[in-house]
Amino acid sequence: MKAKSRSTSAKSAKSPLKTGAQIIVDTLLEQGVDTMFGYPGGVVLPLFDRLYDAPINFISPRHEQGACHMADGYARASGKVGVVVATSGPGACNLVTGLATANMDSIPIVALTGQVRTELIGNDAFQEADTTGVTRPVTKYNCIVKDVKDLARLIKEAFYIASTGRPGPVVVDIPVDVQVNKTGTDVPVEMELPGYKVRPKGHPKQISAAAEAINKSQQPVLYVGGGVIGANASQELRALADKAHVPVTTTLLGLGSYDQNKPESLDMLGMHGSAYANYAVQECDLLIAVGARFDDRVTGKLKEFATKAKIIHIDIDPSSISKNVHVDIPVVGDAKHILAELVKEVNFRERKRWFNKIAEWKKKFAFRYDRNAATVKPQYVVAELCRQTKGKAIISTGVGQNQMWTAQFYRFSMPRQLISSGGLGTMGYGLPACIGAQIARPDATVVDIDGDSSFNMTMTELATAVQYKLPIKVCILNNGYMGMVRQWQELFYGKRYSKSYLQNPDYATVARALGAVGITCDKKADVPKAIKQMLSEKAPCVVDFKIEPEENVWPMVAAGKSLNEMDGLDILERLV
Ligand SMILES: Cc1ncc(C[n+]2csc(CCOP(=O)(O)OP(=O)(O)O)c2C)c(N)n1
Ligand SMILES: [Mg+2]
Repeated sequence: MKAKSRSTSAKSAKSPLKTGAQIIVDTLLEQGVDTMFGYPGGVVLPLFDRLYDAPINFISPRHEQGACHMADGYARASGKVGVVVATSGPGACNLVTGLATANMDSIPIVALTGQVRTELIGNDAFQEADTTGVTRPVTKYNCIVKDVKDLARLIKEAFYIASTGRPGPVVVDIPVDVQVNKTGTDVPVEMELPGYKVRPKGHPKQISAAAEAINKSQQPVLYVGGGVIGANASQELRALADKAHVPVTTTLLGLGSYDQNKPESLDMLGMHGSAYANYAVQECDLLIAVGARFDDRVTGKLKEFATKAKIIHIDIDPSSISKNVHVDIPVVGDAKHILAELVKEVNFRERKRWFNKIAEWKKKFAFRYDRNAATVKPQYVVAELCRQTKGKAIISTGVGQNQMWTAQFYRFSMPRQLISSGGLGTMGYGLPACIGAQIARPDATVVDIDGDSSFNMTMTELATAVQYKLPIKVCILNNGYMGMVRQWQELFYGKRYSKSYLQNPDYATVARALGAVGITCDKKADVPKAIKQMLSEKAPCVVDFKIEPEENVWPMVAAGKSLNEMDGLDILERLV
């Protein structure tokens, strides 16, 4: 370490002096950053001054939480690192929900926060918060920069840590004097991360053991999580599923890694997953988990989860192996590499009986809703949106029933197509994430399918979409309730709807007031027309769908029940 700082100072003798703020901008550019999100304040003014004419597309949200979700949506849609900047104290604290959201879903973000002058740290200075302390539990890594000489290296390391291994958010806290101080340190600089090792290649013996188990299996299931999308391994996953002939179920975050239109797709598993996925997992003799972490929303009662199966777990994060469920064949490494290696070693097997069984389940327990109802059914809105966008739109969601109906009734076929807060379940994520995704993919149709209460949390960001002329679309599935809370209260609390009702504004009027297009749709017959108009708008557009207020999401594995104990199957079977 000493030797390195000596070489840095040797260099500094030759290179021109630069302020910390200039070093930040130069390092961001060196990292390939062309877009960032953030909000100014006193202790980031030196940085904002350098950003004034920097060649970076800078998006100003209405709230730092919005900026962080935008950076997250941008990262999910593009595969790049999302970058967000905030001032000290309240600015940095407002990032926390966004950081925790990204952390739970393994999304790469670099957050630069301003901090009070180094000499004031610990003095309860104006707008001082212990940002590294506050964000430590919700980030992959964080640090505070005490010396301008370390700045370039620490930012470079932040990008590396955020985007390698199991990705995640990293905070770099930068006191204002460090932004002002000058040093001759020039980019590029060398990283110093002796304790941080990324092992992308899986052990060949483990890969062979996994291939052998797949070749022997009569009833295998691939259980795929968001890790496959993060690793850009969807193509390899599809190649494995095709070559070995294995049905595929995904988590919420895994949707799009496999084409849901294929007969081998079992769609989403878990609490509100398909009955056919849940049955297949419970009946399989081999479960091949890839980039997934056996979350409780997926496994149901752990003791009774996939008890007949041998389990293979492919994951970049060794700490998630055998964390919740005992794993027979762990393969630690990058899913893209491991799946590509596995493809070489597996053989095709017809597995006629297994696929016949699956086809039977799929027919019997297809996701259904009452098509003959007179009211606007949320499932109909999602299915119609899918039809009109030919299943090709990028979709973000709120949290709750709207999110589950989206997962059930939109048919995802491409990775990075669904942008949803899975692990943390953050209401208010949908709109800002939609904005971030639209910035990442300017030519794509990007739609936020939201809940009324979720939308309420961050709806001011509509003004951001208007300012930047983003053609985003928002479909509010407005049931007038915190629907998922109401559903639980209906089922488990004797219909005592305690505080799950909010008086909502007229969203079309709100949209217009903020400069967007606002449409209200309260008739089933008007749904196609409303969606058509929404898709044709160039300005941000909000459609307020007044849906059936007490519609429920089925099937449902109640908390603590095992995966095959689903409620609502009788309802699905009665519907056509
Ligand atoms: C920030 C936050 N607060 C509280 C919750 C708990 N919660 C989960 S779903 C839900 C209701 C969501 O209501 P809405 O957005 O209208 O969606 P709906 O279920 O009606 O589709 C609540 C309060 C949460 N997930 N996130
Ligand atoms: Mg609602």
